Amino acid sequence: MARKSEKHQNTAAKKNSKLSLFITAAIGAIIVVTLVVMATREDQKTPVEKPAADKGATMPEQVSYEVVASYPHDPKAFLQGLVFHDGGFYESTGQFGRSSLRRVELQSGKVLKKVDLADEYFGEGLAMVGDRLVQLTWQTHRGFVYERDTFRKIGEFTYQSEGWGLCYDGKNLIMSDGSDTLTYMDATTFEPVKKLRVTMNGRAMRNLNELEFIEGEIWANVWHEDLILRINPESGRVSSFLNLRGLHNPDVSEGGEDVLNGIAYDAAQKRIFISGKLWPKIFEIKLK
Ligand SMILES: [Ca+2]
Repeated sequence: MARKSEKHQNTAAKKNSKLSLFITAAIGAIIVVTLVVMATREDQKTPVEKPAADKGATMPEQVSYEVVASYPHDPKAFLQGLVFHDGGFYESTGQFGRSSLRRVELQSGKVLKKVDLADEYFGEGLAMVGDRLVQLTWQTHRGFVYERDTFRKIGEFTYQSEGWGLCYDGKNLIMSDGSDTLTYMDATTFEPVKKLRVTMNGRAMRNLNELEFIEGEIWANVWHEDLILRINPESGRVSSFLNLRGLHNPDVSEGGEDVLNGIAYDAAQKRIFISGKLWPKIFEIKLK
């Protein structure tokens, strides 16, 4: 009886395993098609010359992941920029009158230090450059530079575009502005150095938002999508992507703005952290 029951369970498990493989494959296929349609639509809206470098573009693959841990996050924090360093996060939050720069403890989510931005600024991307933190604002064309350990403001700079996401590749700052093009900026003078157009299978990918530089790749989440793109910094091509659907269920009371928008990397322990605007948790994920 026990054996029969085991066999039954094994058969059921195999069926479940086959079924889940089929579902995973089906979801993957749907996502690829959706992405192509999205990219095509965006491309039609903004006709752009197809760069010669894209002739060899191939369809990127979906990378699967598992959640290995989760940590509390202030559900009132409209997360716009996330950086990991030395056992905790630096976080930039947005919204007028609620924007801030924070130091957050990993395990507890406790806000250890916070400076508020003036009411006219809507905080955006954040990056760490040595012992400095650099924070963007949305439509005010102004960035702020802080001493990392004290949060003392030590500089300001301006830029032409909107400010969305920000990361640092060890040499330059990389900024997104909601378009399909990333701007490299000198990390000291904040002067633009070069532009990188992001394409997937030859098509422009717009609404790039929060950024993180991870092991030689630019990771970008796409505004209002459950997507993280892994971008080759030389070609701008999306090499693969993660589908984060289901990690957080949108809250209608937040008007659906509680979207995926946080990527941070602990280079020392090779840990990847993911979160979003007003999310109650930060997830640690591992690629499979
Ligand atoms: Ca980041």
